[in-house]
Parts: sequence; C-alpha cells; structure tokens
Amino acid sequence: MSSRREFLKQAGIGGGVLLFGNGMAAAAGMSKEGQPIEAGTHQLAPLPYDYNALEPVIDEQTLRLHHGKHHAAYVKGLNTAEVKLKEARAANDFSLIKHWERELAFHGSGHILHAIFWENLSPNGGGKPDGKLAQAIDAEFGSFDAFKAQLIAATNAVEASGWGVFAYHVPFQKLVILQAEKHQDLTIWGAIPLLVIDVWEHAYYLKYQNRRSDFVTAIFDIINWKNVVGRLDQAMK
Ligand code: MN3
Repeated sequence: MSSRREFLKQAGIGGGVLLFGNGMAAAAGMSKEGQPIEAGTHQLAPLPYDYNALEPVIDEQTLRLHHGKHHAAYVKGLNTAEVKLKEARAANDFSLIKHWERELAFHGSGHILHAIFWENLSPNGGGKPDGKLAQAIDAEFGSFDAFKAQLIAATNAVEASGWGVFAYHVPFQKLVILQAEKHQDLTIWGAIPLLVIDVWEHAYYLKYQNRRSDFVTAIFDIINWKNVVGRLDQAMK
C-alpha cells in the first residue's frame, strides 16, 4: 500500500513514475492498489509538472488546453459511457449499445493514452535509454537510431488524428511500434503502451501549425526514458 509507494520513492523510482499492479495501471488517474474504478468515477489527475515546464517544446497555452480541456473531456466521456451502459443493463434496453460501446472505446483509450503521455514527458527528459531498454531496442530494431527513425516515421504518417505508440506486446513478448488512429484504432490486442506521442492537431497546432514532423522531432528532447523503462518492467511481469 502506501509503504510500497514510499519504498519506490526512496528507491529513486520517481519523476512521476507510478508503478502499481501492472503495465496498464501504471499511470496517474488509473486504478491503484488493485481496486477496480467504479463506473463513472474516473478522474483527471494533475500533471506531474507545471504547465510551462515543457517549454519550449510544448508551450504553456497548448498544454493547459490539452490537459484541462481535451484530456478532461475524455475522462468525462468515459464516465458518461460507463454510466449509460450501467443504465442500459438495468433497463435491459440495448437499443443504443453500438453508440455507447464506441464511446467507451474512444474515450477510454483517449484517457489512458493521455495519462501515459504526460508521464512519458519531463522537463529533464531527452537523451537515450540505457540498460535493459537499450538492449531490448537494439535486439528488436537493430539500433536506437533505427528505432527512433521508425517511431518518428510512423508517428508523422498517422492519418488524420492519432498517436505514435511504442509498446510491449505481452503474448509475443516483444517490442512493437504501432500507429493509433483516433485513440483506439489499429492496435494489436495485447500491446501495452510504453511511450506514446500525441499527434492530434490540438497537441501542436498553436505553436507548430502544420509542421507535425517538427513537433515529433522536438518531443524527443523531453522524453522521460526512466518512465518508459518503468513501464517496460511492469509490462514484462
Ligand atoms: Mn491529445
């Protein structure tokens, strides 16, 4: 419980890294201590840094809107979908089931990806991973440069709104780079996101306008590799 959290803090696993339960739960605002989140009660967690902390890569105005409006809307949408599905079960009325299942997948995925994205970034980020993650990347992709080139290319090429996703695939026990259209399309079931890059226009348009690739390249200056390693550790358990 809290003693475990204290232990992790004292062990130096910090910087916004939360390690609980399993890989999918390892983000602020997710379930902790193995307790399921009751329908309709998801909450928006505060950012692990100030709104201006990621300047100049991400400007304060963009981050305020992105977290306080866009991410907040996904949390609200997820809660609404869960409540509506609960009501549908109670009434045994599934006439709108397709709509609410779509809302659940869209907003639930939007909430999770943003919660991970905030923790993937740090004012003290950048550089390259080392140790276990560096070895795993070399083994799967050949080199860090080849991995980075593929992740950048995949992220830049996402059609319309979506994400670049670096994940650990549990059944295959291997690292994989994916694109996500919207928040929920194009995954391989079983993949746990380790590092995600939001390329919806709301993530960059105020500062970068149409230059998505400039934003994606700049993001590498603020990646918190310690957080990515922590996620890999949890996903591999
Ligand atoms: Mn977004």
